[in-house]
Amino acid sequence: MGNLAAALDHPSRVARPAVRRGWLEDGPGPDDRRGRDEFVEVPWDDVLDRLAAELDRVRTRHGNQAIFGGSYGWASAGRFHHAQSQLHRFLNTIGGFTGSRNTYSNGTSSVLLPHVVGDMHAVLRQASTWPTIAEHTELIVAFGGVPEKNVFVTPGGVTVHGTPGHLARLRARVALVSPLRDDLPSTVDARWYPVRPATDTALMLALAHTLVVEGLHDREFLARYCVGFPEFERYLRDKDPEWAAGITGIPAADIVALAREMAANRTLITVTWSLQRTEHGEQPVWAGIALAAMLGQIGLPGGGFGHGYGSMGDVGDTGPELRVPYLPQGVNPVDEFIPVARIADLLLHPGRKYDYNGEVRRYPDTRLVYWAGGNPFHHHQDLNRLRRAFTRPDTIVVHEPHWTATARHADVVLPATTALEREDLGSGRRDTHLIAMHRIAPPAGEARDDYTIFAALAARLGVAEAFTEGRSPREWLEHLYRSWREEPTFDRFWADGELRLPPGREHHTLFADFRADPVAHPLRTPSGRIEITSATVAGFGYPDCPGHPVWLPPSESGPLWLIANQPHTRLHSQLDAGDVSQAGKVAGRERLRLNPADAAARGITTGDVVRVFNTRGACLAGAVLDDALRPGVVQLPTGAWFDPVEDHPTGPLCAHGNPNVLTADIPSSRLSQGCAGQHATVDVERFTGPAPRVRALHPPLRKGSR
Ligand code: PGD
Repeated sequence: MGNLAAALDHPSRVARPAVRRGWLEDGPGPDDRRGRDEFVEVPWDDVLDRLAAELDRVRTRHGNQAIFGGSYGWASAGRFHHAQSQLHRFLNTIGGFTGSRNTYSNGTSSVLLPHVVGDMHAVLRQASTWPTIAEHTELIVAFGGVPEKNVFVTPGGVTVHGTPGHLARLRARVALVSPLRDDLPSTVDARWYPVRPATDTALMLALAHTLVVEGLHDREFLARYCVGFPEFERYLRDKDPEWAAGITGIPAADIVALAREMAANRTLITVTWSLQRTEHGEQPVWAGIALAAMLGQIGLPGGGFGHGYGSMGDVGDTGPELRVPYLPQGVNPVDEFIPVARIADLLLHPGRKYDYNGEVRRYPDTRLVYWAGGNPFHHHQDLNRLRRAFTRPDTIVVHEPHWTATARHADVVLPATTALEREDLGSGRRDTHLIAMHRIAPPAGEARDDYTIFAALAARLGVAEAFTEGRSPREWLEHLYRSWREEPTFDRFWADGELRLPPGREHHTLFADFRADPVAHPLRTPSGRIEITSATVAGFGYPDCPGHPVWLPPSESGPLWLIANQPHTRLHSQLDAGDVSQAGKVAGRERLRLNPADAAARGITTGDVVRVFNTRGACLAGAVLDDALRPGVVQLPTGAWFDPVEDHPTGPLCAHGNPNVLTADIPSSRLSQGCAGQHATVDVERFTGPAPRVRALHPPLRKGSR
């Protein structure tokens, strides 16, 4: 709430349409002044005329695939005004666009899991529910923990925050496997295994090795419900606890004891999405499933595995699984797409081939980039590389409420309203309620809804009727609601302010049907069973993702491991200018936590401004000493608005503390091409001398208007 209220009329709001001077004066074309040039305010009609003409030029001269409209991002709550849906509907009505597949959240798992258990949707939406876990589970082995900071959100919003209460009611013992002790709330009684970052797979393999050596694995389950265990078993031969202790930092005796405890109890293995947001991120997910299969408890209440408890508010939630109203996006006639995290490669290397899930694909040539409801200069890795990529297109268009770094790197910036300034239907995917989101504030400056902006462009391009179907925003809300529900009437619902949705199942166990009868309820894998070895994946021949879970050491090493995880004072980069987010800053910059021993070795104390650096880039941050981190690990959350300083004597840096200047723009593997932004290796030093001012919260220089 503090963020929402303060950000509403913050100076960082985009007040009027703005066009980069170089684009306005020289026309479209590749330009390395993006992100450095000044902006000129231009009246709405003028900017819409210019933009419609440019869209028409690009599609006519280069084809619609030259428009990249993947536009990844969370935008804000609300089903109708969902910015990405609005953009996709609009681009579809003008002939289509190159899109993107998967997410930065779980893009690695969404490609891997269909090969291993047949269905990503099932694992996430049909996850064993918290009440079942509370009643039956005796031991939770939580790789990545269950971080409470992430459970207050789901895409679209969430009415009831259930997870903290569920966690407080657990009777299970919890083995927390994470470099960060606070990846579980302090209300949970946990044993901490402070594993080295990026080594969970080695720990899982050694646990599996112990089960085999001690004959604790469930041979019957493996034979009946799985394929490919013998190959995996052969691979495990030398993956003993001593081997893993050297890699993970967890003593061999502790690994043996944990394996025995897992076999002796009803055990749930959970793996957070953060673990797959890494180089070789397929491995901890696949190894976790293999380990759970060896325990033979998949499909039993309270046993088996789960993925994403603590990564999002709705995993394990008991709410109804009911599709709430949404805006139809139409059909995209263009079949080009990229795996979402390959945006910089797309722009830098048109025509280049790449591997993806068994295919060899080629990047199309992109002339126009259109973004609404996302902030790639927050969510992408190696932001200095992304800056180079953003010099390449002819035109970049961004709809934004705030002057984010993405807006600053665009040519045309159109001010968008926020959820508080318009009417909408609000609901998450497993939400208990549909909320009537009434407008509570007038639009800031000249901001318009994304819908209104696209309707005006559609009119200029001769497709107004196809885009709007003759409806105003309020008429769309009524139409979407009425096509979904007759009773109560829309007017009743709107006056009541909310509609309670029918409750879902309290108790549910993932893959219980499959366990009961694997022939009648096969998994959607080629074998119908859990694929501990996948012939399909093996057949792709990718060295960075072979046919069964393996230990692949990270390709980087450095003095310190950086964990660049989700912030707890905001959602991603949203509302960084807000009060709660600002109150969490240290020395006006994002807070970097480090272990007191690492800090002492570098002469750093709490409150110091520090420089965090590696060969890709550097940023400033405010130091906080904390023994909740294992030594050798530092943590800097994502989401501080990128604030590049190019001419600093120490080299280019982000003055504000955005960790994505440090992360590598590499895929998790050739299989999934997922985002690997969770980790980087870095060093940290105390920053001396005058620290550059943070400018990211103020609008960029505007010297004139038309
Ligand atoms: P947000 O900050 O939510 O980040 O990346 P994402 O791009 O979703 O950006 C949403 C933007 O939409 C904001 O700038 C907001 O102002 C704008 N917006 C809000 N409402 C509207 C609207 O109605 N209209 C328009 N036009 N704009 C609107 C998140 C992504 O980051 C995700 S999901 C994950 S999981 C990744 N996590 C990591 C990570 O763990 N580590 C690293 N290093 N990097 C990551 N990046 C990824």
